Amino acid sequence: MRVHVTYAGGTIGMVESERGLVPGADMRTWLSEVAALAGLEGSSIGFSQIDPPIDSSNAGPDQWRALVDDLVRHRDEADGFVVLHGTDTMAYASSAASFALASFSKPVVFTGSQLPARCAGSDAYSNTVGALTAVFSGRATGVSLFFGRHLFRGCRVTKRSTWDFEGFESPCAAPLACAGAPWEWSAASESACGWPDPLAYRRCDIAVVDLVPGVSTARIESAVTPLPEAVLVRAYGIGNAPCDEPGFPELFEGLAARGVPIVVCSQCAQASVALGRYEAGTAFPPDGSVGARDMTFEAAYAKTAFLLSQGLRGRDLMAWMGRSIAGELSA
Ligand code: ASN
Repeated sequence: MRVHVTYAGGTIGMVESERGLVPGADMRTWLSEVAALAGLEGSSIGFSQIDPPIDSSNAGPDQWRALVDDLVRHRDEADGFVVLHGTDTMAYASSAASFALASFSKPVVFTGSQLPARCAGSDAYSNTVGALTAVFSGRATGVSLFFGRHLFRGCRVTKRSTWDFEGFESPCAAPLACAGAPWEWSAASESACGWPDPLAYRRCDIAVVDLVPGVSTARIESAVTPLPEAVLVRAYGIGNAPCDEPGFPELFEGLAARGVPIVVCSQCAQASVALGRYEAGTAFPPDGSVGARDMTFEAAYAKTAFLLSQGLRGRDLMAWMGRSIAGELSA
C-alpha cells in the first residue's frame, strides 16, 4: 500500500511569529518522524506541499482547485491519500474535494489539528496517524475526514469546536469509523452517483443570506445586489423564514424570476429541510427554490460552487441539489 500525503497548510504546520501563528514548519521532516514513531518507516509515504501553505481562512475555490490538481497529479503514485489541512474551512474543502473527486476511486482522508505539530500535547500526531491508519486499513473509500477518534464522510462534516480534540462532527450521518483497539467500522454507506470528468472549480458569486429575528427586506436585498449566480439562505428550523416581513416573499420571487437558484439550508446543525411544512416556509417560491435536506451548510455551499463550475444554472442546478453526487445527502 502506497500513501501520498499532501500538506495544504493549517495550524498543524504552523509556527509562532510576531503576527501570531503562521505556516512555516518543515512538514516533510515531521512526517518522516511520525512514520518512524508509528512503525511505518517501511511503508511508501510520498509527500507534496501546496505552495504557499496557508491558514485555511484564506482558502477558496482557487485553493480547492490546487489541492484537487495535486491529488490528481499523484494519482498513479499512491493507493490512498492524506491531506493535512487547516481546520477552519476543512469541512468546506473536504466537501469540495468530495464532489470534484467523486469518481477518483482512491481514498482521500483529510485531517488537521488544534495545536501545531511541534507543540507539546498536540493532537497532530494522533490525527495524522489516524488518517494514515484509515488509508492503510484498505476500508476507507471516497473522501473522508479523520479527527479526534472519528472518521467521517468528508461531505457530511462540520467544525464544532475551536479547542476540543474532537473538533468535528457529522450531525446527520453516523461516523464511518471510531478509532480504538480495534477500530469499529460502520456498515452504513450512502448511495452516490459520482461525477466523471468534472470541470475545475472557479470563483463563483454565491450570496449567503443568514436570517436573524428582525432582519429587514432591505438588508437582505443589499446582500443579493448585484444579482448573484445563486443564493444560499440559512433559514430557521426546517426551512422557515419571516413570511410576514413586507417585501420578503416578493424579493425571493424576483430572484427566482431572474433565474437565480435559491438553496435553502437550516441554521440547525441537525436538520432535514422541507419547504412548505409551515406557512413560514412558503416565503420561498416553490418553483424557484430547493431545500438542502440534510446536507451540512458547508456541503451545500461547496456543491453550489461545484455545480456552477460545471456550467449548471437555474432549475438544472436545483435538480442536482437533490441528487447525491458523493454521499452528501441521506437517501
Ligand atoms: N486557522 C487554522 C486554519 O484553519 C486553524 C487550524 O488549523 N486549527 O488554518
